[in-house]
Amino acid sequence: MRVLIAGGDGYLGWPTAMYLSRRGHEVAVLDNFAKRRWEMERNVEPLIPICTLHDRVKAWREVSGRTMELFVADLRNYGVVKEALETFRPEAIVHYGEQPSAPYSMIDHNRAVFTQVNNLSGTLNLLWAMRECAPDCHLVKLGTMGEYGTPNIDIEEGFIEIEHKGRRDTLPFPKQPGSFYHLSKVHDSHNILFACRIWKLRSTDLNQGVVYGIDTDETLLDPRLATSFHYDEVFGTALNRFCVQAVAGLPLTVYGRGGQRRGFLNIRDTLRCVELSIVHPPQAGEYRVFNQFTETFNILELAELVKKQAAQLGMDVRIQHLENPRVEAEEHYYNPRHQKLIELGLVPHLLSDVLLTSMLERVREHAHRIKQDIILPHVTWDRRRAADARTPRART
Ligand code: USQ
Repeated sequence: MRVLIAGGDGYLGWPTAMYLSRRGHEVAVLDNFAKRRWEMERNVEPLIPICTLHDRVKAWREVSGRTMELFVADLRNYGVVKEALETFRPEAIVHYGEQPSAPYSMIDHNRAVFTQVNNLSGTLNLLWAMRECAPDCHLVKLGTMGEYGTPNIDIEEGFIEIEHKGRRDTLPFPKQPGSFYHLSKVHDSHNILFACRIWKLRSTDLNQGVVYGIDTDETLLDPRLATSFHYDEVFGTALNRFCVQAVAGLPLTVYGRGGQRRGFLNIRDTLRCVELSIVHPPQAGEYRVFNQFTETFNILELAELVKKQAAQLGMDVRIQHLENPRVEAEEHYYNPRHQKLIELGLVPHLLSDVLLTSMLERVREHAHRIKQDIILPHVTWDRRRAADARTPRART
């Protein structure tokens, strides 16, 4: 199948491109290198050095013998999006090409507006370009479990059957996102659902949980194929950050009480979920939602797992409860369904001692590159605390 990966230079986009290419799909990557600019803006960098996308594509050809077309293009520019679709004629588009960080979207007015304009206009341009030049193409869109928030009822996969005043209907599941970033994904979902309903496009919205992991089978083939692994307060996610903190000898930064429960998945499962979605496309006009995670943990449980495993490797790790920089429930009910990808054949890589050990060991190989001053959180959701947010305070 001909698959275009938007955001093909990113943490998930690049490994997805290689994974699909290796399985015989004809893959093109599209990126505007925005993430690399945001890294410069924040003065952060991935733990493991990465090559330019041009060099990655070249290295992939040398290692695998397979070519990948490369589009340097900004999704906000409708002309170049259309041109990419006309030239490559994708049968599926995997859309990772968005600003992916909740803290980034909460830094200030500019970043909040940027996140929503960037994410919404990119997705809208893709939808319009599909309508114009590739109406049969399948849009596989990376959404987030954070669209639902943490309601006090079970979370369904996209839709809920409800009875109201004696009548029944199946409607989009209520959304209660926790940041302007998560909100951008909600707005995207509404736009995609609309485009499927009105124009008979087809799409799978992958409401993904928090991804962890450094390596995939393909990144391990050659150091030039590594993916960008972040651990800073803005682009790093919980478990990835905890592994780096453990290796650096810093306390694990649990925000607040740590009872925040989330869905997690290994980076290898992200790739498999995308593949399963592509090879089992929806009907024309169908908009479907898969909840893409494999297990749930609360943040304190995760920190304790990392602490225990790090101790096996001789690291003395402490857990520190920081005053929560976010506004979120720290104890709550959380029971989201995640059956649809399992039904399609997903066999999860669950978090295990072996897996955690291999992550810690891999981080340790690059310990000399850890920048300690980019780890503590400074971005805060609460405007009353924003003024003195430069100094994070310990809570206990
Ligand atoms: N957290 C800590 N300590 C840390 C970092 C995070 O306690 O050092 C807590 C946060 O307060 C939050 C939870 O861990 O309760 C998850 O935070 P995160 O930074 O790991 O993930 P999040 O901001 O939710 O966003 C990430 C990705 C995003 C994706 C989302 C899926 O950056 O692109 O959409 O995970 S989900 O969380 O299911 O919405």
